[in-house]
Amino acid sequence: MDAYDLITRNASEVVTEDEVRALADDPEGKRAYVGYEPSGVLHIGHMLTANKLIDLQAAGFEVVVLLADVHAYLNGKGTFEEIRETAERMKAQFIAYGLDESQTEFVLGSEYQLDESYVLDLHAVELETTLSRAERAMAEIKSGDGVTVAQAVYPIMQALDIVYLDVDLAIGGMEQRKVHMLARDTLPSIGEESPTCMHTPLIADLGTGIGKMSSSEGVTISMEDSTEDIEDKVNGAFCPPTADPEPTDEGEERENPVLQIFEYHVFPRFERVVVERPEQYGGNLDYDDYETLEADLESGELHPADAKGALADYLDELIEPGRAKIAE
Ligand code: NAL
Repeated sequence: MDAYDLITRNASEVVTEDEVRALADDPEGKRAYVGYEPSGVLHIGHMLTANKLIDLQAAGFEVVVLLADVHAYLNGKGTFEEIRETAERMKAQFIAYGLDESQTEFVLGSEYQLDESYVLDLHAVELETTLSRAERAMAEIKSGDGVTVAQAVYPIMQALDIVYLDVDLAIGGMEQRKVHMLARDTLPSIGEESPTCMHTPLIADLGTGIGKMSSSEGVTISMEDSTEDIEDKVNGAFCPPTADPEPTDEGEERENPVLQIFEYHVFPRFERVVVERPEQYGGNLDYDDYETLEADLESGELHPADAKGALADYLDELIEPGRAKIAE
């Protein structure tokens, strides 16, 4: 796979392709980053952006992980003390998951976001940003009902962080795209460049395939799950024999979360995927790419129950090192 294909594989959106091509031409020493509100336990959404960071490290990028303690505070996630403690636990789980410690810089937001120069630059960006734009940028990120002033400051700080961390490429899930668009439009007004961004897909709710999987409602998968939890959750997942399920009778779009997890979590981390089956049911199936597995599910060659069994085993393998960290 060439550098551009590796850097962009499985991305839902690349802003812009030309800018990422320029980075891919000479990735050595380039810096990419993701920010996370600290939480004590990694869930499958964190793992998805982490997979992208692992791709970027393989392509030669330096990776910065911002443990965004001030942002979590602004989003009502607890006291600073609580948030910092969860940040430490989160860092250990990222390393257990596979981020190369020697190529990853972990930064706490509060290390620089309270400096005078940062605060003055923040106010300069605030002058250039309407409240309604900040509110729209936050709509898919904020917790709880209503919008606080703190939540309007949040995306403006996120934009400014791209400048302060001196990164070439900002990564986030699709729910971060409006913050990144705000950054692209607004940073030039304070004399900074528009940042290059790339967004990873959101996985549908495991049980229904409707809407996005969320850590706050529905079924999610996290590093706290036992092997049995994972088996139960995956066995209960929505998995019709197609990658493109019909909408519900109410017109809600649906995805196949089992296939999405194979595509975005399993194939990027394993060279081959083996679906074990007894000889009487045709014996093992062996895949080296996602597309063949999808085609077999659609044709009926691969039964959803067998696909789920394999998915639970591979997810368990991905989660095991982080689970061991949590147990320490
Ligand atoms: C991501 C978050 C917070 C601050 C950031 C600063 C720079 C780049 C990315 C950042 C967390 C993210 C979330 N908004 O929803 O978890």
